[in-house]
Order: sequence, then structure tokens, then C-alpha cells
Amino acid sequence: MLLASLNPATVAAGADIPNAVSVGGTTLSRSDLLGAATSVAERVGGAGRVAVLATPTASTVLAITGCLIAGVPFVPIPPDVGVAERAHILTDSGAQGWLGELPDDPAGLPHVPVRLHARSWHRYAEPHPASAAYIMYTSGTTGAPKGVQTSRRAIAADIDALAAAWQWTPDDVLVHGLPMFHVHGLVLGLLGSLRIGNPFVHTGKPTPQLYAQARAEHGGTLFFGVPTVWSRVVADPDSARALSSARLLVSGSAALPVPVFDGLRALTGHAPVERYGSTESLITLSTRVDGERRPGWVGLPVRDVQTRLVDETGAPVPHDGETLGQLHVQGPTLFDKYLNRPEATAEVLDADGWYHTGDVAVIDQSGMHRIVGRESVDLIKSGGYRIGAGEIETALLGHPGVREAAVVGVPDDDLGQRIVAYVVGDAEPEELIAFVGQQLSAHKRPREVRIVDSLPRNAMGKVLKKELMR
Ligand code: MLC
Ligand code: AMP
Repeated sequence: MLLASLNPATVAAGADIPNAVSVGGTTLSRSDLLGAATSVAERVGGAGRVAVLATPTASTVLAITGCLIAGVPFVPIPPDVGVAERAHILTDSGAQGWLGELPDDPAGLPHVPVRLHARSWHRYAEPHPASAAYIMYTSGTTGAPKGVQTSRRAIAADIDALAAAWQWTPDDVLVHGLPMFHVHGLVLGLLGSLRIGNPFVHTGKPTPQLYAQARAEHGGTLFFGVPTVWSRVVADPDSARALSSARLLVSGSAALPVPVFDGLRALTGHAPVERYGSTESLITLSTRVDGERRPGWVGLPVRDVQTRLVDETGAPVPHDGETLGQLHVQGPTLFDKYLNRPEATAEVLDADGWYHTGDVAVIDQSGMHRIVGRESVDLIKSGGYRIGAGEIETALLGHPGVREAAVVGVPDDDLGQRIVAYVVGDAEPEELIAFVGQQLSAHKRPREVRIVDSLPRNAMGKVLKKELMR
């Protein structure tokens, strides 16, 4: 069963804990969570797909858990989503209504509220492992975000593999403050905890002070963060030292800079575990609790995952720790498909079941992987968010003051990359930043808009983005 700790038979037999989930000022015991989520399941059972505004609240946790009990795929929506992105996600996913929190503009869809105090003890049959758990939208290099359909089986396989790598058990108390509409916060953080059976604490925001507080007040043992979070922890030595007594600090979603790794080790005494993955593949590589944790390297394939490194012709490249290759992964954790996009699916998921990650990596003789970068400059990682340059350029071109636009990710000490837009036109930068936020999500806003007379182009007219990234 996917959410193994919520098995009605064992909960009824007394396998309860008072603090299964703490989020947004509410703490739910395991039996409260099961009873309220089963009541949600009764209300959504039979729906094709529902949208869940993924705020970090008890209502969202119950909505998602209820969908998983009923076998109704959910579509997590960023709470700050803009109008164009929301319209796309709702239309493309075919969501039939909103479950839980309601956005300011529900776009004409019906609403099913979640009642925190409702209880049902109906016992549902476990949905088929091959059935879809969710559709999660993620950016590509061009165009609107694609809906990644992931099976229950893939999620279960990934959590179990990570539990083995991290010695993650019901005795852990997992803490993070990451968004609930991406793999890191939702699949690993929430669903991982409900499968393993450990208490889960969401801090609202992933600040160093709130992490330190969660260590003291909730006895957090296992802390998740994107590199930006860990870099901010290192910049706050008191909070960092408060994490010394935790069991494990885990970093992922973007490259952890070596100075941040070293800073964490110096201040907390912990060498962080780094792991690598994607919305499409879930987490496929990780260093292990009982293995080497090497700064700048993301470890070994997790259980049942295979990797290969190939050149442009598809030929294998040597595992010598130096030769760059395109990273492909295969295993039980991969997604099913991009919803409604068979060609896009076929571009990245080949006939033999290998997912072409779009990342460039090296592998050494011991099988350790290092992620060197992305094949395309048009996929930006900022604060651990994956952002497509093309999507932002399209949004900018929808503004009457913009004639041409090129968006790049420039290196940034805090965010890894920061979004910068070069625009030919006569609009005000501040106005364009706000316009993108209104159309897309807050985290897709450029940090900076530079108005220029022209964009550098090659003889074919293609924008030379590398020149803009300097
Ligand atoms: C941000 N701000 C802006 C702005 N961008 N203001 C003007 N223009 C812009 N372009 C504002 C914010 O709204 C905020 O305001 C303030 O500036 C600080 O912003 P910030 O520096 O971005 O900090 P913050 O908002 O705290 O965001 C940092 C972060 C966030 C690390 C908390 O980026 C984050 O949650 N990242 C996690 C992403 C994630 O989970 N990815 C996983 C993908 S799954 P105010 O007023 O609000 O303070 C995956 C698979 C895997 O990758 O391997 O895990
Ligand atoms: P997303 O779909 O948001 O999960 O983004 C997936 C991408 O994040 C991967 O293809 C990588 O480019 C990047 N990524 C995730 N984890 C790491 C890591 N530990 N090191 C470097 N890049 C990472």
C-alpha cells in the first residue's frame, strides 16, 4: 500500500501517533489524518482528476491524502500561479474541480472544500500500483509546462530506495519548508513520511531560523533543503549549530556548491547527503548514510536504478571521472508520460525505457556521479525551481511594450542561477517583472530586466544566449 502508515487495519489496531503531520499551525494525529482524508476520499471518489492549490496547510495535506486513498489523480497547483499558467494547467489536465483551498479566481470550476473535523472509517481497496498518483506540471526549454504523470508504483519504489540509502525509519522526524507542488516537498517530504510512518513537520518557509526551531520544538532529525536553503543556513551560524544534533541533512534539486557543503560540515558537524533527480525520474542518485559523501558529487544510483553516460552519437563514454556525457537513467521510479504530449514523451523516454535527463555528467570508476550542467541553456534552475526560458519569453512577448526577448540564467551565489531578461522594447523593467508574475508564477519573475537596443544573434538569426550569460 502506497501510504503504508495509513493502513486502516493497523491504525484501528492502535498504530497511532499524535503528530503524523504538523503544518500551518495544525497538528494531525495519524488517526485524525486517516479519518479526515478518508472523508475527503468519499467526496472525490469517482472524479477523473482534481486540482489542489498546493498551499502548505492541513487542508492541502488532507486533499492530497484523500485523493491517494480514493485513487483520484490530483494536479498540484502553485499557490501563486498566474492567469496564463493556471489556465494552461487546468485546460491541459482536464481537472474537474478544486479540492481544498480555493484560489481567488476559480476559473469557473466547482469547489469541494476539505473539512478538517469530518471523519470516515470506510475502507477503500488499494488502487492499482500502475495507476496515476498525480499530474505535476514542469517546465521544458520551450512552450508551456508539461504535465508529468507518475504512477503510485514509481513513488513507492523511490521512497523505499531512499529509505535504504538514508536509513530513514519511523523514528525520524522529517522537517522541511519547501513548496508542496514539486517532487522534493511533496513526494519525498509528505508522501515519504506517510509511507515510512515518521512524523512530518512543514515549517511554512524554509528559513534557517524555522529549521532550528523545528529541531528544538519537534525534535526534527531529517532535514531537507535545496542548496539555496543550505547556503542561507551556513550564513546563519547559530541556526546551523542548532542542527548539529539532527541525524541527517539532505540537499537536492540543484547542485550544492562545495563551499556550502564545507560550511555545513564545519558548523553542524554533518557532511550533507546530496541526491539528484527530476520530476520525470524522481530521485535516482544519492550518496548514502553508510557511504562516501563527497563534496560536488551526487552519489550512486539508488536501488533498482541504472544509469548510462553517452556521447552525441549514443556511444558509451568511459567512467573515468573526467569524460563528460549525457546522463540517461532507467528504473522503476520513472514517470509514465507527459499528459497529452506523446511526441514530447518520446523525445525523452526512449523505446528501451531510458529517460534522457538533459543533464551532462561524469561517472568515476567507483560509480560516483557528478552533475556538470544542463545540455540546454534554456532550462534554468533558480532556488531549486526549474524554469523554462521559452515560457518566460512567450509571456514577455505578450506585453505590448516588448518587441524581442531573451531570457537567461546567470550565476548567482544565493539562487544558483538568477533569471535575467534582455528585452528590446520600450516597457519599464518593473512593469515587465510584475507582468510575468501575473501571467506565470512568482518564482518565474525575472530578477532583472535589461532593456537593450538589440539582441546578439548569429548568421541564422538565433540569439547567442551564452554571450548574455556572462
Ligand atoms: C523573488 N522576489 C522578487 C523576485 N523574486 N521580487 C521581485 N522580483 C523578483 N523577480 C521576492 C520574493 O517574493 C520574496 O518576497 C523576496 O523577494 C525573497 O525572495 P527569494 O530570495 O526568492 O527568497 P524566497 O522567496 O524565500 O525563495 C527562496 C527559496 C525558494 C529557496 C525559499 O526558491 C524555494 O522554495 N525553492 C524550492 C524549489 C523546489 O522545491 N524545487 C524542487 C523541484 S523538484 P517576500 O515578500 O515574499 O519575502 C526537483 C527534483 C529534485 O528538483 O531533485 O528535488
Ligand atoms: P525538476 O524537474 O524541477 O525536478 O528539475 C530536475 C533537474 O534539477 C535535473 O534534471 C537537474 O538538472 C537538476 N538537479 C536536481 N538535483 C540536482 C543535484 N543534486 N545536482 C545538480 N542538479 C540537480
